[in-house]
Amino acid sequence: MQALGTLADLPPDYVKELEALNLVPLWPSLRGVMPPHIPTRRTRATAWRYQSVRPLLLKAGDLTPIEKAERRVLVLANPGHGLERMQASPAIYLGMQLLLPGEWAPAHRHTPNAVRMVVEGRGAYTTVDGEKLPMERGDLILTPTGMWHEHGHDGDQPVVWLDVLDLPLVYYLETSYHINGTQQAITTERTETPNARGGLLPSPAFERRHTRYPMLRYPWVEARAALEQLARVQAADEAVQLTYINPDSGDDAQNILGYYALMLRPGQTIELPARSPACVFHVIEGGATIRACEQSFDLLEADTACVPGYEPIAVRNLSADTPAFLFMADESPLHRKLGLYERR
Ligand code: GTQ
Repeated sequence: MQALGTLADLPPDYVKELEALNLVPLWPSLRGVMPPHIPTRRTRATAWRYQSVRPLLLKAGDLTPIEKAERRVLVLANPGHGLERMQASPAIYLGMQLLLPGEWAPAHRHTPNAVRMVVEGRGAYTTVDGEKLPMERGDLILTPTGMWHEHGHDGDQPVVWLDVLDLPLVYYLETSYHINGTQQAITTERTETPNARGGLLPSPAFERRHTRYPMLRYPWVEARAALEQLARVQAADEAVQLTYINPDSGDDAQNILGYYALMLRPGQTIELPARSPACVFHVIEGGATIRACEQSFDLLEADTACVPGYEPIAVRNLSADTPAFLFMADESPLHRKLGLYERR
């Protein structure tokens, strides 16, 4: 490949003159912004151990009252992007949030989409646009863009969940902001309709009632049972994987990030092809080894890892006797919408 001219090849006076007019020559930077065949990725394969995160998160509970935090979160930041950027990948933000018994994280709404994957503790709930959603371990709770949400806790033990947001993208687009609200009135209407059951939506007098997000809570008991059922009928060498979808549209549950539940049979290894989106693994039950980018992470329960796009990934169950259950998040809905999705 022809080497292109550099900035140093140009007369300093000329470069100064360009700068003063907010002009930049392309050719010294062309290869940098469009490298040959494979993109430059700042995202590094990184793992966060719950065993290490948990004591520091509980300490944050002592150090910072909820009123001083609003959201008491330790962000899982990818060092490849710089910790201050608070991003796991180009479009994914990850945080571990702690709510102590009796605490309340006040109502607000914001442009980034969020989901919560409940890691430990019982008795917490998130109210989303008036719908009170109980948070049980492994449940996936949606708080889509623009919807009011607040977190409360009626139990007696700390509750921790993993927040996944598309904040880095929304921030990059200069569209990230929030609005504070007051405590929401609970409307039982949505809670008590069949909205909360996959594949069933209210249709009074045969009229479909369209809500943009009919399903806001995906109980782990349902996802786990669906995985086990799939494992019984699917070929032994195939990945047992489910996508969290919007039951009204059949599309991904959210617009920008994709969410999946994966079951690894005892001793099973699955090879995921290199794909353009970055991806996150979080262990719900059991343990798994993630191999990517010439690294290997043994993930135990509640551990989390991220892998950059364009890298093949192998996921292996650490146990030969019991299945492992993982939650995954990736950037594929975004890549598909932008026409950038590829699989190699
Ligand atoms: O719970 O609303 O991790 O607004 C970051 C921003 C959680 C939340 C985060 C948020 C929230």
